Amino acid sequence: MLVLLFPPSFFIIRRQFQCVPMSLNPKIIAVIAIAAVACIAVAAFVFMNQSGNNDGLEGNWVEYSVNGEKDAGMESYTSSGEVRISYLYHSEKQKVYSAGESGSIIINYTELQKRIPVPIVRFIEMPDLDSMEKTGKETISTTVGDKECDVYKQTVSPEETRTYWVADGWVPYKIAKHIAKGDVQSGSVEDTVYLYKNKGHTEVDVNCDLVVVEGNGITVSGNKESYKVGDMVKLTAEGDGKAVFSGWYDEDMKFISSDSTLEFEITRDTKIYARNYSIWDKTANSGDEIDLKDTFNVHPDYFYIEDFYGKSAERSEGKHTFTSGGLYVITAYVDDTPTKIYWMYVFGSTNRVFEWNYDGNHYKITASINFDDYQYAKNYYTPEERQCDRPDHVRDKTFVTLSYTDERMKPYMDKLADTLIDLYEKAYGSVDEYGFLDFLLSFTQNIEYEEDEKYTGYVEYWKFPLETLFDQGGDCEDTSILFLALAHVCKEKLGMDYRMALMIMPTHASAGVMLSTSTEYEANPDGFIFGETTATGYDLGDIPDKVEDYFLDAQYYPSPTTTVEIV
Ligand SMILES: [Ca+2]
Ligand SMILES: [Ca+2]
Repeated sequence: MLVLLFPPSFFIIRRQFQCVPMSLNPKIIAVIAIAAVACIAVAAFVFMNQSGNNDGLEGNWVEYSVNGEKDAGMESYTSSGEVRISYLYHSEKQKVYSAGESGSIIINYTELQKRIPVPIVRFIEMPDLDSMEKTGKETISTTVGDKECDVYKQTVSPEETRTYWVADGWVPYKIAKHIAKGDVQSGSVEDTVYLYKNKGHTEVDVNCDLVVVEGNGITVSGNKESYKVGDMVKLTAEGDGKAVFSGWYDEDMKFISSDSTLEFEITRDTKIYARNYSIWDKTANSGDEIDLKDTFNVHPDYFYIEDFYGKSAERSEGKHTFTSGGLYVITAYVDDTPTKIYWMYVFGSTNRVFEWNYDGNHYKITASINFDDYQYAKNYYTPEERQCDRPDHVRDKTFVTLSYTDERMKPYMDKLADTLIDLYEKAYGSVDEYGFLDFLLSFTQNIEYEEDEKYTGYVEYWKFPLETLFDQGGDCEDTSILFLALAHVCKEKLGMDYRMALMIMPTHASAGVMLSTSTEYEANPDGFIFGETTATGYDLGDIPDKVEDYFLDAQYYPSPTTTVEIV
């Protein structure tokens, strides 16, 4: 069966309902070191449209750590943790080529309804100092000792000012970004200061390399032996008649463009993929040994094999056995430089292991998922059909209901429900309604929070439970859907009588549960208590502060909270 993994529209960004990650319940922050949950390593790749004038270029990297925590409510933004930001400084023109260094940690920056597709790297670009107000001198402590700095003030907007402490001619040692209390959309922003502290700066090699990796049957022309930072690059890709060029991708395999000619200004060592339209070049069965050289008729020094949907990566001289089903990206290397990529679809199952703690016990589940079944779920709806289906939510409900009525997806829910019931019975002897649902919630809370846009290419992307399980990640609606599907299947198996709903709030989704017995927890106007599925530390019934008003008072907000009951 041929399925299309990435139709050409796959990476079109849509703007709609978004989801704010719930932070850990404040109650337990004190005992758990704040992991860099919100900080996701992203290799930012920024094409700046500057006009290619590189006369007198002097390059310097400046690296910052950022401290600032902000959690201003539903219509503003959320961020936390340490961030490294690198700038390439262009001293001639007092400008910054904002180039995110590969491996930079970029703050999880969510500015709702005004989302910036390429976050943070453009966000405090060093402005022209001449255009700023110089307010005096100040000696500050820096990583290279005390520095007497010139202090500059910049007014970005009525709500936002920035202060720069600059010394040594050009080095901004500290930047304070101050956001005054004010309105963003209809929510409020609290008074906040972010401090960017210089962690060092180095001279930059103004030469950079461009590595172009061709897909099977694709040839790229226009690459040169060497470049200087600021040079314009012009590449052209062509298929060999059988293969059709589908697009340029950056080193993280993020789509750049489908035009056959790509022009951009190079600001650092860069790797670009020119991909073939075919979704995969060859297929194989898991367990079979394959000679990659024969399969692709190519003789590189070695191959590098990466599981596109997993975390595995390994090197091979040519003979290789795929142990799990999946889609693999195989890169051929010559002289330690990637030259060609191939895609291999491997039939078979792959294991996903879930481990979590609940009520003092440690739990571990292994789910074996057939890659074809995952693809089936993935292709069941188009990305357009994975948007919130307002106002009647008919399709939204099917993300839950199909998971236990569709014959390809049902066995997974059945098996997982049996396993969870079994684990609970072993731990507690018998199953009680609240306790069991709270246990189910703990399972979903421990699934990695993955923002839709970063992981799917879409601002909004709803997943079936089977996808969330295979991906071992999802955002608020995905884990809520998973919880509700499991709760439904378990309810049938256990003969219980609770009711369930998907709660759709402004910028968040959760599970709602109506127990057959009353609880201490406050219910919303429709009678459901809250089930936070994205973060640990919330018992069934606990409502995160930031959504409390929306949940308990559906009229509070212009787009009201909706209780979508699953029956
Ligand atoms: Ca979402
Ligand atoms: Ca999602």
